[in-house]
Amino acid sequence: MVQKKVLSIVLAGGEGKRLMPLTADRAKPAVPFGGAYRLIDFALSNLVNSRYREIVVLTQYKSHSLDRHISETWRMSTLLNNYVASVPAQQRRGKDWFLGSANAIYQSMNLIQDARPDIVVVIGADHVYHMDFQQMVDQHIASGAKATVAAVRQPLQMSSSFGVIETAETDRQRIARFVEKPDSTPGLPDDPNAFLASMGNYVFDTDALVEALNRDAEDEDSTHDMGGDIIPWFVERGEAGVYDFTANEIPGARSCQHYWRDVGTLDSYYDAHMDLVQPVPEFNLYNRDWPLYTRQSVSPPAKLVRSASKRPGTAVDSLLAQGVVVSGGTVAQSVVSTDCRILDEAWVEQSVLLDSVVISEGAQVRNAILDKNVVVPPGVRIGFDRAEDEARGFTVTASGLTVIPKNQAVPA
Ligand code: ADQ
Repeated sequence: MVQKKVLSIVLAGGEGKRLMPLTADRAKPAVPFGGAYRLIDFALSNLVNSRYREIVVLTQYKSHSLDRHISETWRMSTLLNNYVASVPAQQRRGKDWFLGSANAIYQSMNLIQDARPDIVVVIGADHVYHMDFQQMVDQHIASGAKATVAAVRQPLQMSSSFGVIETAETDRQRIARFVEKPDSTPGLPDDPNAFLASMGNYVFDTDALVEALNRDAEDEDSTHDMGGDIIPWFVERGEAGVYDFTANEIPGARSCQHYWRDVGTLDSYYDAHMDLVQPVPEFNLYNRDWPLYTRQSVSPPAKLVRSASKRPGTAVDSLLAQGVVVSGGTVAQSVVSTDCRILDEAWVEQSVLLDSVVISEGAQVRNAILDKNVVVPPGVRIGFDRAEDEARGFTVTASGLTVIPKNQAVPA
């Protein structure tokens, strides 16, 4: 097969409202994940591991920490056309900032014209999964579709969060109907409790994508959204294919290779972390054939030590990042990010601590997400009393998860 030239576009401008307060001053793809990563590292690692090395990241909303992360972590050689370029919202065509995700690509069409690819891969930046995009591109080329959408099964009650795909009865690789985020949808013939959800990852023939974007830009009724407008346009023309994510095979993967998590809400973000701390994790961070790249920390290895009062620092079923010190405290079923401190007789259970959090002597934290630099004073309890946590100004989700924003002072 003749090698096609592929340009990858990562949509990284989403606001991530449902992840507030974690997205109060960072874009959703820059939200830390798994103790040492940022969400965008999953999308970019998948592309690089798929051997796609011409990558454009479209940013917009509060993109400072995202831009810094991309330039510090993902700068590749511009020789040999290896690059990850972060492109801020441009006002090249009209004076609007990016409207929807399709408008973001339309505004940056010059990048497609410059790179002259045969194929454009467009993916989101806020999911946790492993995927070899070459396999999807191969199917796209072999099928003759102009647009291919990656799909994964989701429970019926989630239909309002996803694009819903119905395949043609005569050809299961062709999309007969696509509806963006309907309130309800019928189940699949072989699985009445599930529907086929778009993963927000697409492969296009370049010419077809350019034509679709140009038409969309002129359509005053359009919301300029990939899922809401562009994909339905290809479906109406009978030119859209579907790629089944469960057919994807990751080199070196033993189990759980079809794990895919949308971490768009605080609860799903938290649940995905709890998946990581299982003794046999549902999502494998340890596959050396499919490494996850991120910024290298300069902090020393994690350390568990006795405190001055001789209590041992302990951790079980947990991830501890570099620079963490557990001194006489206890950590269980938690993800503890870079440079956190868990001090004497402190206790952390089923929680996610982002960078540089301090749990002071005798403090107790459970069922919580603590953003960067939060200091819990001695003896304070977090995650025990909903009314008390709300009165302190913390977010408490309907499911009872307490979230403390970045830098917030916790009253003693
Ligand atoms: P959503 O994720 O709700 O649904 P959207 O908010 O457009 O759709 O976000 C898609 C991606 O584009 C995200 O990575 C986001 O960060 C980014 N993005 C959004 N607006 C952008 C802009 N103006 N500039 C740059 N990037 C932008 C989509 C699909 C659904 C599908 C789900 C899967 O529309 O059909 O089911 O993803 O999660």
